[in-house]
Amino acid sequence: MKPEILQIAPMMSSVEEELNRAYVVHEYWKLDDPAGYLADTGANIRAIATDGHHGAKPEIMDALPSLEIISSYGVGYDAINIPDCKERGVRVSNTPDVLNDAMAEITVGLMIGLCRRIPQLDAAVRANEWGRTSFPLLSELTGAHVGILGLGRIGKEIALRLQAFKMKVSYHGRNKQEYLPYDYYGDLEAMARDVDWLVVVAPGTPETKGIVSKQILEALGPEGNLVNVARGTLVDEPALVEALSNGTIAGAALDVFEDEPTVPDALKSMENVVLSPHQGSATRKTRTAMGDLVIRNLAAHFAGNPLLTPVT
Ligand code: 8YV
Repeated sequence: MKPEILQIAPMMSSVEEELNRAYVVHEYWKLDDPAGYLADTGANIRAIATDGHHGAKPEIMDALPSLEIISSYGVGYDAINIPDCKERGVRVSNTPDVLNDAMAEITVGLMIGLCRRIPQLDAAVRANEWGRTSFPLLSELTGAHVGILGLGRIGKEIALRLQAFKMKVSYHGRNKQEYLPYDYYGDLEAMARDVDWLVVVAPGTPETKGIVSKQILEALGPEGNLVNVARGTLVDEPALVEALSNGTIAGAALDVFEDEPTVPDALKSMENVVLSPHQGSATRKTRTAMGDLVIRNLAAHFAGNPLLTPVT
């Protein structure tokens, strides 16, 4: 008999096909009465397949007494209550590493997009403004100083690429990492004061919530730019909107927001902002590799083998 699993949100069709081949899949996002449905079927469900955005809400966890594993399609697991999973004996897997390159790519893309105003130039050409208006001269990435908040696996890939732009790379994190050619700042505010670009790529945890505060934005200063490809929770969003509108910082490029898919209206009208709808890992190659890990972690679990990429 195929094990029963609860799929929380849609995934790539190739991943869904594979899940449906191996399991009886209950599609949570299609349910009209999720609580009623889970009251009837929840006891048979042994696994959750979810993603970094949807995680596993407490009411779902409570409705699944036989839950053994949560296999998540994403590296960030802030939407899953890990201590609670440990207490319940539920294993959790994520999809690290396979998205490092795609994440580094979008980060560099957002940075160039912001400093060279690529979205605005594109819009101007489409609006037939070329020839009728003059375009301002802009700053460039080359030679600038970047501070990376969270020099993990993705942060290191970003650092490598930014070195190709002859940028000076510094980083802040809980610990200094040995044998790296980058300056370490134990104090985020000191780093923000020194850099031209602050790139946020640390995980969303209770410790990092609001870490990019009004004070950090003030330290970044009127020539400084903020890039966030991690989680919206790391940045004090109202403080960011204010800092962008009153010139406390120069600009921001954002792939993530506090309350996705809601983006503050004020940001949408700002010329010194580039916005992206949480697309960091959204390439066919990367999403295929992520989906593969979701499937292989579930298969490993049901075969009684160690998980490939366990969180717990
Ligand atoms: C995905 C992500 O967009 O890996 C993560 O943590 O945020 C992204 O890769 C997400 O998991 C899909 O919702």
